This record gives sequence, structure tokens and C-alpha cells, in this order.
Amino acid sequence: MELKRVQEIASASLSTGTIPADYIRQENEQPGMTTFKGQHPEVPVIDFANEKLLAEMIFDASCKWGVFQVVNHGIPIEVINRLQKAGQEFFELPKEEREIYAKSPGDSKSVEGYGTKLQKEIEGKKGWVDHLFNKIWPPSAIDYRFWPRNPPDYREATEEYSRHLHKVVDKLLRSLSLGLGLEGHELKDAVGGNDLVFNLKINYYPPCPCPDLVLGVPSHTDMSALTILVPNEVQGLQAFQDGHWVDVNYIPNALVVHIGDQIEILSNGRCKSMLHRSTVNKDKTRMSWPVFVEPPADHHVGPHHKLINEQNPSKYKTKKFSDYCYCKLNKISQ
Ligand SMILES: O=C(O)CCC(=O)C(=O)O
Ligand SMILES: [Fe+2]
Repeated sequence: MELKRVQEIASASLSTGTIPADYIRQENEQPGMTTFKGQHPEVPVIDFANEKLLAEMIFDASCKWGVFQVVNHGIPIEVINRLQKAGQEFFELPKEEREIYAKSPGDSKSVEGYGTKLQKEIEGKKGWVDHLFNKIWPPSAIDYRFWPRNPPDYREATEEYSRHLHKVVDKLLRSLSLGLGLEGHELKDAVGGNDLVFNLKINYYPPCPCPDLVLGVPSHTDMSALTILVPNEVQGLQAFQDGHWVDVNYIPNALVVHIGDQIEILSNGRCKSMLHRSTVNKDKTRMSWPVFVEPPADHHVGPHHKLINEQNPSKYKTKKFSDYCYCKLNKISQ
């Protein structure tokens, strides 16, 4: 049976104005019913140029929100635009060309390649999104078979972005480390040091005739240590704050940072891995480029030994990152 991509389902829906029932969420998940419309505090915006207060602001936002936006991050706008253009051009290729990079159906271990989430969620609902996953760091983890050769600029554009991203990640990890009362290098060392894996995902959310009824990516926290995300200009990311789903407003040229589960664990719960989800648009294609910064698969992560004592007992198990992911993906308790 030929695999249906959401992109193709969306084209068909354009003419009928209806969508298949397995994309329609229960009311308690529908964005039309559950998006908070009242006044609410905005997700913090952190200016990287503000060196003096930086570490404090990053740590504070990571404890209270677990998600924040960064401006003046030092990645040139041309570098980001080039990454976005390459990704957009890939998804605009004819289906046959995109399918060359399809995930291997038999290989459940690897997330790499072009795909659509096959496994339905608990209520049997599907997300209105296709994606492309590429490991972009370290060089030993890269598998160029899954990197599109068309558009021809994809590889260089992605590698250039990856080089710039390292500086941002180092600054974030250093600030969090200091905020936790550790030496500047200790958090990065504990999460994998120079073996940290950068995993790029491109989310492609085609227009949907019923955006109030569907979700792109449903409610979740990221399994990563940190996630650094570039969105396009179409609003869609929402964070769960104080019991409400609130929009994370699109800010041109900003990076969105999520604290992932591994930093929550290492900090023994002081930093929060925030629930978030994405919505889609009636007329426009939304895209986003999260990079999941993750420990190597066989690296053990648990609360940092300097952060636990008799007064602060460990709240999380220490386990291999790959085991953590297996349990989370299969909904087995950690
Ligand atoms: O597209 C977005 O803004 C969020 C995507 C996301 O949370 C994810 O892919 O993990
Ligand atoms: Fe996410």
C-alpha cells in the first residue's frame, strides 16, 4: 500500500474542504476549544547581547517556563534564511523525489529520513505534519544517505547553520551550569561533552481546512537535553503554562529554546521540560526547524551528583539515554 503523506492529504482536502476523521482531535485537545484567549504572561525573550544578566535570565526562564526565545543570538540572518530556503525547496519537490529519502520502514531504531508518524497516538489520532530528520553533528554520526541532494545547497546550508549553532548551545549550557551552582563546563560534561549529538528535524505543516480541529505535533516534552528551534513566520507553537495553552508569539529572527527532559533530570527538577504542541494554519504552510541536542545513545543521564544530597534526594533514575527514549516512545514508565 502506498504511504500517504500529510502533504498529499492536504492537497486533496483543499478541493473537498474536509479532512479524514483520524486527524480530528477530541474536544479536549482541539486548539479551537483549548487555546487560552485571555491575558497571559509572554514566554520570556532573552537578549544574548545582555552579557551581564545573561546566565541569570536563562536560568530563571528555564526554571519558570522551560521555554524562551533568544534574540541577538549571533547567528547571521542569511545563515538562517539559507537553512529555511533549502528545507522549503525539499518539501516542494515532487513526491517521488522526496520519497528517495524516506525512512527505512524496517528500521525502528533510526529516526533519520523523510517521514510521517506512522504510529497512531493513544486516541488513534494523527498529527497534521510530515518531517525530515537528519543527524548533523558529530561528523561520525552523519549519514548523508538521508540528506537531500536536491536542492543542491541543502548540505552546505545545513552545515553552515550547524557550525553557528554550537556557539549558542555552549552559551546556553554554560549559563545553566552556572545557574545551578556548578562550574561553567560541568553541565555540558555531564550531558555528553563534545560527543553531544545534534539532530535536525524539519516539520512541514501543510495548510488545513479545519485548523481548529487538528494538531500538528501533539502535546509533548522533548527527550533532548535542549532543543533550539527556528520557525517560519506562520504562528503555531504553543506552550502549556499555568494550566493554559498559550501561543509562543513569532518573533522574526529569534530562536526558540526548549529545555528538554535530560536537563530537567540533570538539574534534579529545577529546570523544567515544558509541555508544548503545534497548531496549523488554514491558508499557509507552517514549517519549523528544531535541532534536538542530545546525549550520545549509550551515555548515562541522571541528576548531577553535586546537586543531590540528604536534603535534595534524587528525583529521577539514572539511565542510558537510549533506554530513556525507548521507554518514552513506548509509553513505559521511566
Ligand atoms: O513546530 C513547532 O513549533 C514545534 C515542533 C516540536 O515541538 C517538535 O517537533 O518536537
Ligand atoms: Fe517538541
